[in-house]
Amino acid sequence: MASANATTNPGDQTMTDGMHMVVQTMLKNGMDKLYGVIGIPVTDVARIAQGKGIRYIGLRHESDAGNAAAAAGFITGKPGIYLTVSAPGFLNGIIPLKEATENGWPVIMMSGSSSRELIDMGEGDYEGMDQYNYAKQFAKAAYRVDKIEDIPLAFARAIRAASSGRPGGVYIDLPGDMLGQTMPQAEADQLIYAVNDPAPAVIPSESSVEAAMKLLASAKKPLIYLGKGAAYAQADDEIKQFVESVGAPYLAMSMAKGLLPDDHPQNAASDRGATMREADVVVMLGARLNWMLGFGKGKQWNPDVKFIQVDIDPQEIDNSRYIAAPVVGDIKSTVKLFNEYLAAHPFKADPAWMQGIVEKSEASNAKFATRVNSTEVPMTHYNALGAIKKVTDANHDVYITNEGANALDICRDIVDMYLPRHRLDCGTWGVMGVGLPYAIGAAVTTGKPVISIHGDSAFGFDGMEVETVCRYNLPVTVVVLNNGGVYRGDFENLGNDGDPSPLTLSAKGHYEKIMEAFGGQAYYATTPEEVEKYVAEGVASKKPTMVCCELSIHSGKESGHISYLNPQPVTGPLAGGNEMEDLNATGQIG
Ligand code: ADP
Ligand code: TPW
Repeated sequence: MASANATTNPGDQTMTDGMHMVVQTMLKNGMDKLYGVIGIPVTDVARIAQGKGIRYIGLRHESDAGNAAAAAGFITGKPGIYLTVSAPGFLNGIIPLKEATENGWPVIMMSGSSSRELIDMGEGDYEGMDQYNYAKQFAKAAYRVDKIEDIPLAFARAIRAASSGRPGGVYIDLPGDMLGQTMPQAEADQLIYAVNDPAPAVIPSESSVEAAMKLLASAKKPLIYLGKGAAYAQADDEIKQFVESVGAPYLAMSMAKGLLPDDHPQNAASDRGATMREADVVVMLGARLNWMLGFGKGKQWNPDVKFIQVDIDPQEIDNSRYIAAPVVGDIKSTVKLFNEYLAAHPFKADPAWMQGIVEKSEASNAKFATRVNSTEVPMTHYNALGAIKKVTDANHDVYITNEGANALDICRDIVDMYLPRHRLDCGTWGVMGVGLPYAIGAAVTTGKPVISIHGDSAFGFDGMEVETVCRYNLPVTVVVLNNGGVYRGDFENLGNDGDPSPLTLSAKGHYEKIMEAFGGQAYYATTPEEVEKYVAEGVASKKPTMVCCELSIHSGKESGHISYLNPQPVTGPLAGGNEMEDLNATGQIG
């Protein structure tokens, strides 16, 4: 067991060890929270960290620890950090490292590992594995610290790699024998430093700004697309000024919702499909032309569309199609320059273009409202989420975390966001198992109430973290939308062995009992009124709360809005989903 203080050697020189040095380096760099799962050889890293004033949050699975830290990275713009044990813990922790890299969020994973000489000779060490070489493939960068003196350098490199350019996940390998190495405290103090300007501004060239603004000025039907890179950039005021001065419609990707409030008059979400098909010049601010946007080509887009793409990563330009006006820079600096250019050369979109979208939106919103406000029971995704919308409309500072298929797509469409970086969901990979850990990360980072909205299948990936929510008494209201299956609950077994279908789960299961087991407030809701009442109670009380919502087993469709990505069998069940219907959905595809 390590003491909370550095040790003293026989010569009376104060000594420190690798574990203390890791903690001191974290503190020097302002890292005041650590997520993790402990065990050999890192248990005392967590205990020492806690003893020195770092808030340690112990989760129930390394994947969740990583996702909680990644959420902190997205919300704050500074790398979140998590700790795992060797081999199996390391492997569990790799998924969120890769996810964060895919999402472009800064996070640092520290893992204990075996002594290098035992691994390199293949001697069969306890939980032995060549972790560093595996990690490299899943991380933006990876470092192995072989000697105590290198700990500060490893952190400096990791913080810089995680935060600069397109952010991502960085791995630090901490062999157990290195953690036990010692050195004089006075020498360690000389080595430890805080990284200076870890995410330097990237100023775009004047010519690229001018070319972009000239192209924008040529537009008859301009559109501004906001992605989670724009949310991450913390350029909220600059973006608002740009969007409002141009007067063009804008669309927000899922995690850019709230950058401008969803009820903003220029939000074209309710006429998304037509707006994308008609726009002739599109300004992409921190959004990739990847699968979520049909790679910027095909029938989702005007065939003659021209893109202005602002991205911090030069390699993103032309990733999937020709970009007429690339602007490589960070969004804050770039949009500031756009605004300066527009002040000198004003450009205003034709108001008739925006007005047409507003009129079509009104019609589509009225149609949508009927489903959302319906009192139908058993409930559908629409009226259950409509009830939650009433709570969030009255509490703009609530964070939303969200996972599932229909539970994701329909929530994104229905639940409006009013503040930037307040919605965290399945992200670029569309991955399950992020809802509760993101909720934990958001609650720990901000202290604000969080509503964590899950499909019943999605909840199975991270549900044990309800215990963590209760242990740390976090202001998280967990909502499970139970339609009894992966996607929906009425699929049948195509054989005759009597087993449930591959898509079937427990309809009418009482998921809220897990919250009751750990002392939180637990409710079962069968009507929209009950959903609203219980969710409102959870948010107002700021206490661990869970609301299990009983939905019709017929609510939802296979794969939600992205059914069309399924291969279609020649015979047998069609994956379902009408592509045009998907493309016309009010939210993003995916
Ligand atoms: P979404 O899923 O919302 O469409 P993506 O994750 O696909 O967003 O795209 C985000 C983009 O934003 C990435 O290409 C990333 O390089 C870029 N990005 C991240 N941070 C910044 C920043 N500060 N300035 C400019 N671009 C950024
Ligand atoms: C790590 C595949 C995509 S969506 C989903 C799964 C299993 C769950 C959908 O059902 P749910 O929601 O949550 O009940 P709903 O509202 O549609 O009924 N494993 C991982 N990630 C993904 N994306 C999957 C599997 C999947």
